[in-house]
Amino acid sequence: MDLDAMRRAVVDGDRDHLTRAITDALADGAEPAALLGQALIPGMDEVGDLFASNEYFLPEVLLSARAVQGALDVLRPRLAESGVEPAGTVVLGTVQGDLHDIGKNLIGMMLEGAGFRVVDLGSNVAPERFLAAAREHGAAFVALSALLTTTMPAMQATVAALRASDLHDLKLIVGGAPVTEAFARGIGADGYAPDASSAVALVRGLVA
Ligand code: B1M
Repeated sequence: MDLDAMRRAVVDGDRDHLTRAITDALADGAEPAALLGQALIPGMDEVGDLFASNEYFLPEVLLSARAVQGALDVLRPRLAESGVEPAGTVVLGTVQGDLHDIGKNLIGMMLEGAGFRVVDLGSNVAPERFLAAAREHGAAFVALSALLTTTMPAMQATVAALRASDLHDLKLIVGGAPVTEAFARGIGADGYAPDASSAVALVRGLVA
């Protein structure tokens, strides 16, 4: 089992190679948690760094995220069997009235790659659906995306609805092209991230 080759396959976005390597490693008795923690997460961390330093752009990030998604499809049942606790559950969605989901999907894949369980509610999600899902899944986080200036009020309304609920420990993070740190603070969110790799760093920081 070559963990470094798997990490490189993540960075290179080589989904076929990665899926094969993960499948073979599991057949050889590898620990799912080791594959996640020593190959997939470090690989995705490296992709995040390359994106932050403008060496990688969106297409490369998406390829890596898809490669990790393929590997996670193979690993997920084995992780569940081996009782590895996810780092926490994140309920994710694009707010009501907003159909943009590409950035949100990227956030979800990066968070999964970083070891979080992600419950993706899709786009055009009403505040009460976020609340019901957070309750049902015992979420530690709700992550809201908005791409339109006209749906920023829906983000505010969602944060207000979640804050008014009895889920007092829930952490709320927000992002999307028109969203700013100041807006996030103004509506009472716990955090704002400008992109997918910062979203992972933000959630990790709030767990610690
Ligand atoms: Co629309 N659209 N769109 N669109 N669209 C924008 C957003 C727009 C800026 C285009 C423009 O006019 N220049 C503009 C918004 C203007 C504004 O409000 N300021 C716009 C508009 C006006 C509209 C419609 C109203 C058009 C119309 O019908 N007249 C309409 C609205 C539909 C609706 O939602 N109700 C509409 C429709 C669509 C399509 C359906 C055609 C399509 C969406 C397809 C889909 O998502 N499945 C679409 C697209 C593709 C875009 C653009 C071109 C690209 C968006 C995208 O996917 N970017 C966009 C223009 C642009 O951004 N250049 C535009 C790539 C993606 C990876 O980036 O989503 O920004 P992004 O996500 C980033 C960060 O924002 C951040 O991390 C991601 C990765 O780095 N992030 C988070 C996102 N969510 C986060 C959450 C976090 C943290 C970070 O924490 C939880």
